[in-house]
Amino acid sequence: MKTKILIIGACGQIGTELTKKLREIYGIENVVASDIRKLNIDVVNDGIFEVVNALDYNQIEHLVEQYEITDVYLMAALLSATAEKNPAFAWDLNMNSLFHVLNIAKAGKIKKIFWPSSIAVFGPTTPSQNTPQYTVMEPSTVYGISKQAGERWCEYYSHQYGVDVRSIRYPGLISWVSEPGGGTTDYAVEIYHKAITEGKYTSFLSEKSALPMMYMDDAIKATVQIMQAPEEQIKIRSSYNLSAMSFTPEEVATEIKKHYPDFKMSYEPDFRQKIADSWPASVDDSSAREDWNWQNDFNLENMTTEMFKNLKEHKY
Ligand code: AKB
Repeated sequence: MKTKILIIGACGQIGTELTKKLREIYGIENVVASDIRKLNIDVVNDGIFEVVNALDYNQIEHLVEQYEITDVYLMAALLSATAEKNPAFAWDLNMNSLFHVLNIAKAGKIKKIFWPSSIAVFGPTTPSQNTPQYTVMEPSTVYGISKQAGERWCEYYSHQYGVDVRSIRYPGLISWVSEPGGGTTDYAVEIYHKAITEGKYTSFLSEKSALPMMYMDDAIKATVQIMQAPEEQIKIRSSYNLSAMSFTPEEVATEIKKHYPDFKMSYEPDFRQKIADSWPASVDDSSAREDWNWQNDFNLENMTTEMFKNLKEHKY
């Protein structure tokens, strides 16, 4: 059966690049991008695009039937910092959009789901270094609670109803193409832009705040890889830990100084510090490496070189 894809939340940080990659792999005519609004960006202009509200079951079901969709990538969500400001809406969006897609799969209308989880599923009582796949999970943010509950539902629908849902716990993602929206790890993207445009940056996390991070190319590679893996290789139906690097604001500033020796860094931690403090510093992703051969290509050094090369070539 031909793969026909629907991406919900295609205009977001991950969706933008994921849509482009999936169109390259599966063909423009087989990938339907959708989001809550139509923006004047490549995702919208370069292929099929539909306006859809991820909270509207009927709209999603209609698109699935109209385009004979087999695989849904549900990328719409409120991230950690924004969710703290609007807990009720974050819970509604993050949970009910997932239920809609799970129920469409349960009804046999689609074959496969990708749903992103996050390191936010862990909390202050989780071991913070090399966090295991299976460990204490007491998330203290609205976003983390919604992702953890979502993971439980994914596993439940997989075990009870045979739904083929696959998921990754993304770390903070860094890209030169798309900007993040409302996350705690956003500083690690902003810093590269500000290094070029202003030669300085004020971090909203403190200098020693280590978090797991990943270059977007690796995140897209992992997403494609987990979705293409044979069904029996996906042994974890909640969500897989995924890791590439871990760094502090101070460490990324040091790396940036290798390219911009006059770069100045200062620190003014805000409410996001508390969120960062509740998350792991690094995660153990050996299950992803064993089950579906995950391997990262980027570390802090080569990611920094790529970020500056691309930002200077395409943006500034
Ligand atoms: C956020 O900071 O909220 C996200 C995430 C780690 O899931 N980037």
